[in-house]
Amino acid sequence: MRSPRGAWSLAGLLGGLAGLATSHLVAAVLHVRSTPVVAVAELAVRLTPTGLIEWGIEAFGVFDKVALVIVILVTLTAVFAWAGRLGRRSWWLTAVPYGVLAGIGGVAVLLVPGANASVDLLPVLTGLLTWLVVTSLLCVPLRVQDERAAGSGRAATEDGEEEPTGLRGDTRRHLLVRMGAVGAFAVLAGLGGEVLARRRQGVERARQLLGLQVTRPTVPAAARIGVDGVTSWETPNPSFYVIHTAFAVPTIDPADWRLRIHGMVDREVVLDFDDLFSGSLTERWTTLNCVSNEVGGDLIGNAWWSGMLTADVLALAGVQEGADAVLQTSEDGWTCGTPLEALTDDRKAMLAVAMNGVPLPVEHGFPVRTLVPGLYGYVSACKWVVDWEVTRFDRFSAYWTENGWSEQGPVKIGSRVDVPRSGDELPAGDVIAAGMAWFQHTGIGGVEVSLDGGAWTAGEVADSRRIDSWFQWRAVLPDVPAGDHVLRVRALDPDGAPQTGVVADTVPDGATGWHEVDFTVTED
Ligand SMILES: Nc1nc2c(c(=O)[nH]1)N[C@H]1C(S)=C(S)[C@@H](COP(=O)(O)O)O[C@H]1N2
Ligand SMILES: [Mo]
Repeated sequence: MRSPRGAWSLAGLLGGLAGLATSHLVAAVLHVRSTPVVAVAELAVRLTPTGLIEWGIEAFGVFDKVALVIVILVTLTAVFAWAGRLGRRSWWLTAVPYGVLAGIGGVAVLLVPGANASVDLLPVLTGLLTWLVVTSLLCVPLRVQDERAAGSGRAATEDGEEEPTGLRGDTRRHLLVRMGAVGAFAVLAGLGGEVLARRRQGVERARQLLGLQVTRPTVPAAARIGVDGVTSWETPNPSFYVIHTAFAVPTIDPADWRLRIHGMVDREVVLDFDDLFSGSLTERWTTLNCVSNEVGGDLIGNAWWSGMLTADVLALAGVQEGADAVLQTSEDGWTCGTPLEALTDDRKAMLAVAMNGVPLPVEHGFPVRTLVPGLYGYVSACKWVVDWEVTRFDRFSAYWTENGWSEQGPVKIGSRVDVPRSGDELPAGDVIAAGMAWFQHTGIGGVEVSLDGGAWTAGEVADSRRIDSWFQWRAVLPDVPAGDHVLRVRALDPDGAPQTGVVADTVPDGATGWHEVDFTVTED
């Protein structure tokens, strides 16, 4: 007796649904904006001629994403069942439709604006893997029965009769157990994904409804150097670099947020979100950079932050004699050790609630993060911060210090060439160079450039008073001859001492060395 086609179809269908469930779960955990199915729907809309969409609206009344997602799901169901039936002929044939579907999903996901290949493809890959594993798992009992039928049933087929199909008792039992397990797994994964996705949506809604009394940023006109192609002085939230160890971004409703301040304090204090607004908010431009930023790298950004001064927060608890550090812990368990001095001196370190005039984006620490001018993020800028222990550096080690990074992380002076870009071809004549320079909370005394290893000449720096932010600079290189060139930049500190050219790795406390670009000037 051979296994019936329906059983094979069901195996393919269940495998397919399990894959959709796991990809949904992974998309929710990773906070990927578009799940593969939604991405395919969006792509389909973009590829469909407008005329057809209009016809669809007329014919069906709606032609929105929901309708499209339903069409896609129905198509998927048919393909899943077909993939299962292909399994009857050979194991690897089932992989073909699944592979094609995953290919379509992968392309769609990558075409979503702002897609990030290394993360956004994971849901698709998880789905594909689930399809293959689960479907082959479900096909095993069917295949065993067919092999037995092929071995013993030759006589029956020889007299020309159609081979009977049906499920033998033991096959049925094996199949039911496996299908039950797969079904339960798929439901759990799917529900888990849905719960997570809804929690995220809930927090995102809470974030959007939060009417914070913060000011919108206005960029000081003097901060702009006025060269096309130089990095914008202010960094919009969507382009601000994101670094964290959390696999799933914490989702904290502001109403549930608490910061516990304990350790070497006169009295333990627990702050809630409203407490941060008991006085007036501090608002200022500050540049944040990552200790892992390579020379010339882009793990740096400048934003308008609003929050409560950490000095005022600590004053509520009363810091005791002998303490020199605050061990900050985030909701996801990440820790950093911040010098008490940087949190209490006049540099205006804050518990930030807003970034560029809007509540912190979830991936930047919503609802509350710490921000300390002049320190790298890994020793100061705790996102989703929930716990402060006032303590001493000799009593703990924090996340990155346990991984070989330095206990203290004051930012190093740095600079970068943005214009020209490496590989640019420019016409003969004067070349205008421009870029960024920074030394947060110390400020810079100028920048110098050197063409082809020649003498250092001064460039011009825009508005150098705002020392917690980076600066745009420009320099004119007169009459650069045709040929290949190397341009270097270095910043000067306020005393005129130049940034070191000694090359150092980012580990343990930040990269050093001069940034350089290669460009070519063509004959005219
Ligand atoms: N909870 C948490 N906060 C964190 C980190 C982290 O891994 N987890 N990384 C830190 C590091 S190394 C940097 S450079 C900054 C980056 O902040 P951003 O993602 O808002 O740019 O956050 C800091 N705060
Ligand atoms: Mo960092």
